[in-house]
Amino acid sequence: MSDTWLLTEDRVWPERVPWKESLFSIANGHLGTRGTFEEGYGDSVPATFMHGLFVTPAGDLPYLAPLPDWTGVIITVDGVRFGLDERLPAGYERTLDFRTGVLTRRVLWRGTGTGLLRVEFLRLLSMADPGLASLEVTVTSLTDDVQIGIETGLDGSITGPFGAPWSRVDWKRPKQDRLTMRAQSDDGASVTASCVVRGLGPMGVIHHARHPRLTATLDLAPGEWLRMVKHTAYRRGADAPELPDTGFEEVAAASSSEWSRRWETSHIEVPGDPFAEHALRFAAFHLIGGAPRNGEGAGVGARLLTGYGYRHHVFWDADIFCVPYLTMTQPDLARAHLGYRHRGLPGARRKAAQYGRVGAFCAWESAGTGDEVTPDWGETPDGERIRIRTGEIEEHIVADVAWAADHYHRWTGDRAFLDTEGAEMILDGARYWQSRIEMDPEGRGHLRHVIGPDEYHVDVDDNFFTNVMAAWHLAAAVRHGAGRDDLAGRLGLEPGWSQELENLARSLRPMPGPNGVFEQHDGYFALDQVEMSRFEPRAAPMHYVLGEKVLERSQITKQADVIMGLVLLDDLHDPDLIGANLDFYEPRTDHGSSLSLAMHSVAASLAGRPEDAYEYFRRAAAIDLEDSMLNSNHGVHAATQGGLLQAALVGFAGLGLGPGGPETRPRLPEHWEALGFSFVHGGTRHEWEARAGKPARGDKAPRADHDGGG
Ligand code: IFM
Repeated sequence: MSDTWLLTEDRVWPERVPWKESLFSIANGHLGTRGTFEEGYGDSVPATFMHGLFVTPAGDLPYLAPLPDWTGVIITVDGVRFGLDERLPAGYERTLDFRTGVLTRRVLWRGTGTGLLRVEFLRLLSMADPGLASLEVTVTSLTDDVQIGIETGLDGSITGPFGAPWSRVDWKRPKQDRLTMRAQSDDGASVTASCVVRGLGPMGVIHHARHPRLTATLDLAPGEWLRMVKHTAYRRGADAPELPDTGFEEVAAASSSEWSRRWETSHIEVPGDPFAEHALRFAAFHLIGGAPRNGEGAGVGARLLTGYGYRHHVFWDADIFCVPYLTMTQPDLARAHLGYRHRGLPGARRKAAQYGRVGAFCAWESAGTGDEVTPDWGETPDGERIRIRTGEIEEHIVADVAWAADHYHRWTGDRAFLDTEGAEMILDGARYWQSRIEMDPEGRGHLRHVIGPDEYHVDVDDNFFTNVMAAWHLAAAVRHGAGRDDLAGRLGLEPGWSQELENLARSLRPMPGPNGVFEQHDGYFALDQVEMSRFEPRAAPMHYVLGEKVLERSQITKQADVIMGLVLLDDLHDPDLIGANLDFYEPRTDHGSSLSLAMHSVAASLAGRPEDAYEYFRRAAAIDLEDSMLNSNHGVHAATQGGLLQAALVGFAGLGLGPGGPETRPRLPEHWEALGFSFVHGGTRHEWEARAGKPARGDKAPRADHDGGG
């Protein structure tokens, strides 16, 4: 691996194109664009998304709409269309630079009967100006006199897997070099895009109703080149956005300096392990760009802004996998997500009421509001229709959101957040648990009929993860509610509430079973033990191999469940306890979800098993970088990336909060010399280096001032 700041490729593999489009996506906290080829390609899936711009087709669920496309450029050479699907390039390289967010593609190409050309594309989404997308295309003739035709504009006819979002498209050409397009959906969502194209001289226009293009023809002699610069700006609603007067370089410079600022607090280096260093920088790049920089009705989507996967709905992936890393390095982005959760409270209250309960029952999947948008039905890989009950009973989401809020507050000390939003979120969720827990005559609390993280077992009683997280949540509500009786009263908690919540928390706490192993849910130990190694060589998840019915009766677990609880709750951080549970659950865990491996890595580190932790880390990194689950074409997995970064910081470095502030307990894999990283605590940036067996050393004083939102 040469440069760990770069994602590169030097070939076009036709079957890998849609997957690579996800990896080569760029984003700036507001917009995200998949890494599709400007000229188009076979079954490529072009899309630019804007955080919060959901469209809901009649009778369907909301999805994040693809904006009128800015990336398309049709190039002809002596009338022959430039493209890589019909004719393989004579040379090719693509590079995404994590430091600057610039995506570069250089192609050597000769069309049938044409001369040889070099075509170079540079694109970015500006970190300095969030609505702005810029593209530079340079075409150089290398051998012959050629005539180059160029067409580029705004494509409002764009469709995705959920249809064409824009039922009404109006455009105009306010100036010779500009187009403005307003697109509206049937449900009233709208966006306006403007673009300016420079460098081509006088241009004509192709009057396509939904895909107008500016067009020019230029002659090039051998050695001559043309350079087109296109800026596109987007704004939600009907007002046309401003366009810059500058060239590509100036936009790139301003954007790069914002990226540098972001990297100041997300610095990560692993001397001696370029693979790990690259995987971690890739992860941080996608999380920083893909997390919304302000609310805008958007949280961190399960596939960030890199694809259509899960319609950009927000799951616990955001709160438990992404927010912890963002809190420690980019606190303003964590805060933005929590603001989204807070604005979702009315929806969460509606959901609780629908089930005859009170407080906030957060949506398992949410989109623009906090209302539940989990589909009721799905399809197995065989095309069989199955009921999806996660929206009804995967209730640990309530505690996950509270856990993220508490984690954010502990790291940042952001008192204003707690006063205005955090305490309300935590207390209202606790009120939900209060109305949900069933007490038995022996005084034990139960959460019956739930789905835990292990979604292979639906409708179980007393799932370990759900119970320990609910117990933690109730105790946290008592802590954060102290001195806030007014708020508690407003939320409907009655006098004596804190004692009651404390008792409920105590009533839920599970005891470890034989050998310190916690039972995943009531009756789990009695289920069939299935030796998964019998099904090797296995490439598909176990629900595909054996079917849902068989899985339900077996101990096969989809993803970290008990292990997740042990990772998240500090008072369960006993290496022997975690080790015993890893030994028991690992042979029963399918890792059939992208959320599983990275958390096992953290757990293995906490258990003092760095080599196992590294192996989990390596496999988790392969989920997107090698498409090992064969579904990264739908987008990069946010939870995997957040999980990998936690595996490094929380797992290998052992970064946590002690009584005196941040501290580390490094457990590095043997081949790592050190792990260098920066983070923010209480608004101050730190840069530390962890070495095996020694607490991390670093600049206890900030190297650069950073407003960490504390
Ligand atoms: O949130 C996850 C869930 O835990 C497993 N299925 C996929 C969801 C979205 O990533």
